[in-house]
Amino acid sequence: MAEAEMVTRRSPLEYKSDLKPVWCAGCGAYGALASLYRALANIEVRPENLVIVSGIGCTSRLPGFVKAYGFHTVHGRSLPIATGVKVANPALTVLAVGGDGDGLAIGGGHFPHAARRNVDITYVMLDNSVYGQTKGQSSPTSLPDAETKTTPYGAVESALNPMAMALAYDVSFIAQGYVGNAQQLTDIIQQAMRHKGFSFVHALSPCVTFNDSYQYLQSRVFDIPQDHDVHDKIKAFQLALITDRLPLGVFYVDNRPTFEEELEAVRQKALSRGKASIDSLLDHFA
Ligand SMILES: Cc1ncc(C[n+]2csc(CCOP(=O)(O)OP(=O)(O)O)c2C)c(N)n1
Ligand code: SF4
Repeated sequence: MAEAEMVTRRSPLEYKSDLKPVWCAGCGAYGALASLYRALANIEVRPENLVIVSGIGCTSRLPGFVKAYGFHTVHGRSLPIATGVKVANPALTVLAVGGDGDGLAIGGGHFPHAARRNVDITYVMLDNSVYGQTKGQSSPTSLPDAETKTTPYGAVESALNPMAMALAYDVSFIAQGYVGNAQQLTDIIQQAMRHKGFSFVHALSPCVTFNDSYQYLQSRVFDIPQDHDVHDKIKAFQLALITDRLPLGVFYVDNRPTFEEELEAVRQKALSRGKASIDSLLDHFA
């Protein structure tokens, strides 16, 4: 039977694993997980074809709560491992998830390289602007003056701007969602997963225990105007540089070949040149 005929309509409940989330009551990660379940059901991805890779942190626990293959890796290393999974088996649907500390502090060096490779994976960053799991230290997106465990008199560093960084790194799909707007976040994750190439979803997600930002976010989010041209990078930068409010929706889309496609082209080129013997390869290093 053809693949398409075997697909049945799926329910978000099908993606719930037997493991119950251990997040604090009210944590934004619950909203992100609910949106992810719905997005997975809507695009009808088969659990056996899905791999979710995370680093370390509260939000990085997410793969355990989804019925799929999961890889809870090392702090900051979700992107290289997700890249390896996708390149090893391009037929898989691969997601990477984690926090702002995981992705922008210890793992910050991997973000530009995943972007320039344009691997066909979706990266959902749950940004709560704090280190939740280690009990409330400041993070790369903590706002100036933020009072945290490590900045009891207020942070003095400026905050990173993940949307502007993603644009500068030339990520090929860039969107911002908010866990308080479940429908929109579901739609954004779906679009990101359908995009062929590296997709970045910046999900604003409060940590109720160490940085309860619900009111702050709720009073600042707004939908990107419908006439926004997602292929216009300058306009996308203008959205990213708005500091007093938080635009929600798809900022930027660029359709270009993926890493897997480029690798296959290189493989074909190598094959067309005929067999290389081990000896001739070793001669290069003689
Ligand atoms: C190599 C390494 N360094 C530091 C830690 C300690 N650590 C665990 S989670 C974390 C940061 C968590 O913050 P974030 O990634 O934003 O995730 P959240 O818990 O807020 O979801 C840190 C520093 C670690 N586990 N491994
Ligand atoms: S500490 Fe914060 S991020 Fe971690 S589970 Fe609790 S509310 Fe969520």
